[in-house]
Amino acid sequence: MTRYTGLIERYRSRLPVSADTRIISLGEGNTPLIQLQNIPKLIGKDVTIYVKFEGLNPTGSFKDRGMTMAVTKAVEAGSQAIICASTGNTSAAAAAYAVRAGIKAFVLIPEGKIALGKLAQTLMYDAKIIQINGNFDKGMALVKEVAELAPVTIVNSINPFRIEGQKTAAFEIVDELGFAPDFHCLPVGNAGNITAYWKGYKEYATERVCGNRPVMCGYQAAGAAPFVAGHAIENPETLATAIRIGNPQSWDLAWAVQKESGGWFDKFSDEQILAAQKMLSQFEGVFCEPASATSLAGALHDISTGKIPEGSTIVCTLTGNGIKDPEIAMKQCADTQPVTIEADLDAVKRAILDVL
Ligand code: AN7
Repeated sequence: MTRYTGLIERYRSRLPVSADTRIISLGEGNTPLIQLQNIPKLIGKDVTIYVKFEGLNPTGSFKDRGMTMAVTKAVEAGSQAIICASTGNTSAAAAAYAVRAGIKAFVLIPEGKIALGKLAQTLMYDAKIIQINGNFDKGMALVKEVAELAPVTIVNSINPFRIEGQKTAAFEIVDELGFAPDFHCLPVGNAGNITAYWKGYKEYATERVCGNRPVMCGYQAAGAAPFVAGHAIENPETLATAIRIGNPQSWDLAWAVQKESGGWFDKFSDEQILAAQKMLSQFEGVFCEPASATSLAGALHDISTGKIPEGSTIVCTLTGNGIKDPEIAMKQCADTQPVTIEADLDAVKRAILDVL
């Protein structure tokens, strides 16, 4: 038994590192692929659905896969500081890996529009947080401009090393199943992740590690769905703040994924997204953040219409942990608040018998 020390070590031969590279890792990757047991029965369809629970990465999202690679390469190149714009998860990951590397992280976030847990962890990791009166897209534009003037490495997914790290999620799925799924469903914001998964599946298929490649399904929030509109959205809005993005950075790459894989983009309302989030928690014991549940909302919709046919094997990526957004979780459960009773045995007994 060798100790698991992160995805760069595991997939070293498929990643741009040399024997001398100092690896910056927090043991990311190797996340569970959980087969849904109750939801397929509930919808009465003969489908096999797995969720790749990326919320179990060290900072609670899939961003850690990209960040271990991006920060490793930034340090290798001698960079002393990294910078990103973020809807929350990238900033948390950048901050953590920067600490690990002993360099500085600057993060630009839209004021008031990132989930509480993400803000808390980014503060704890001691990043320099710059809040802007503007959305992610504005922040991203500013980051690109400032990186021309200041000695900082951009670690958003326009950094190609981010995609390299994130493609390992596809490797893990194939290594575990022995084949690629028929359909792979993802929430789409900047579209870095859908691009990364496709790259991973393609590399494995080319090398005949697997014989098939999945159809890639990219799902967006209705108020922030540029891939469905066919153009950038000026003022994106959604409660799923992680994907509150109107001007995706991997625009062309994601359209190539759609075409090459025979996939599609679609959009779902905040109500549908929140319903999927609650369903996963209540019926499967898997608590993901709202944006992540967009993948399941889309899969369930496309299964119901037959676009994803019965007999299919489907993987939905759950990109982030539900604990990141406690405020939405509490709102989701407004009708099921805890009961408060006297601290005596009879009262506890009554409270239990009330439910049973
Ligand atoms: C939970 O943190 O863009 O399509 O700045 O946090 O690869 O952008 C987050 C994106 C999906 C979308 N789910 O992924 C950021 C940021 C969660 C996310 C996405 C994000 P991409």
